[in-house]
Amino acid sequence: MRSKITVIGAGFVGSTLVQRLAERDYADIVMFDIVPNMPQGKALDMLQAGPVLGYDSLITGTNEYADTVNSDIVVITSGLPRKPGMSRDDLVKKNQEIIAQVTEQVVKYSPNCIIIMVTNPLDAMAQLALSVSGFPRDRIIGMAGVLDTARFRTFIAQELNVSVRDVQAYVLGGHGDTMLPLSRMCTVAGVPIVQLIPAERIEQIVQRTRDGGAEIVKLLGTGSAYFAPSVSVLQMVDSILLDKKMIMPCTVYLQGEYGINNLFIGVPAKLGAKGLEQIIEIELSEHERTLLQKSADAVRELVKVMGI
Ligand code: TXD
Repeated sequence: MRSKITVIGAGFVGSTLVQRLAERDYADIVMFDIVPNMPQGKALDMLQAGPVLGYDSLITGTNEYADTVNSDIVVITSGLPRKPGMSRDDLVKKNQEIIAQVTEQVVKYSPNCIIIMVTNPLDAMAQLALSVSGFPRDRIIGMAGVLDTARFRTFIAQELNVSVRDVQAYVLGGHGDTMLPLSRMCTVAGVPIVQLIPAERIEQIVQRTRDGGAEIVKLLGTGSAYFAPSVSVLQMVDSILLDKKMIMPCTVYLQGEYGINNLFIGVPAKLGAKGLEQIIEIELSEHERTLLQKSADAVRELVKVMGI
């Protein structure tokens, strides 16, 4: 039997992700949206790309949750994207209503699925999904760190004129202005960037990474980034569906790790067939620990706004 993946929200991130998943050819895919006929139209279009690219993935567009039944993985991208000048945090109330209702339906039809949350404000929406679903923490994972790290790696590679493949990095913390690109641990072919780039230049790159989403929002004028976000989700799905046990920064529910309790925040995690299989605790400096705590405080404030 082929695996089944559902993507909730057939907007920019959702539909781009479905196209990438179809190209993987390892699962059948259901794409759900509340807009009548739109997911059906996009699904049919993608299905007709199959003969050209040679994939057999069945892609179904739907407005009915019943079609999502028994999904192995459900990716939630439904909600409103940021408008120029709007912070991720402004989105919280608007998207809380949508995510609570979506999670309820997802869980009703796929009680054993692994949920990957994408909707912003990401950390808060993952926390909401955990609370609504009653799932164990290993089956709710948020996507932010892979994207933020990809942005950091892009800027470092550009700075040093090297292949992005040679740049290893971690961005921890919440998916917001307080995220923590760990420059101390960023390396190029094994060499720490602190030996390659002056400190004040690294600080500028760190700041550009923090503003990476907003930079694109401003350029687009309407909507937010979706090419890099969708492939970031794809990497997480790959690791889970193929049980690759890759370690990547993910937004997961901490219960004491990094001195943080009962809160979703970005840290390195191992993803495999069971979902979140291990949280990797790297030793942080005093300063990094303080910044991570600050980021956790910002997420906690948002969770408080939701009243859960
Ligand atoms: O790093 C990250 N986690 C992110 C998060 C990176 C990029 C985008 N990020 C967030 O994902 C963004 O701030 C939004 O909250 C979501 C989706 O972004 P996208 O760019 O795909 O937004 P769109 O194109 O507006 O798509 C949203 C779709 C749209 O088709 C709506 O009709 C649908 O969501 N929608 C719903 N679907 C199902 N059910 C309900 N209730 C619903 N409400 C809206």
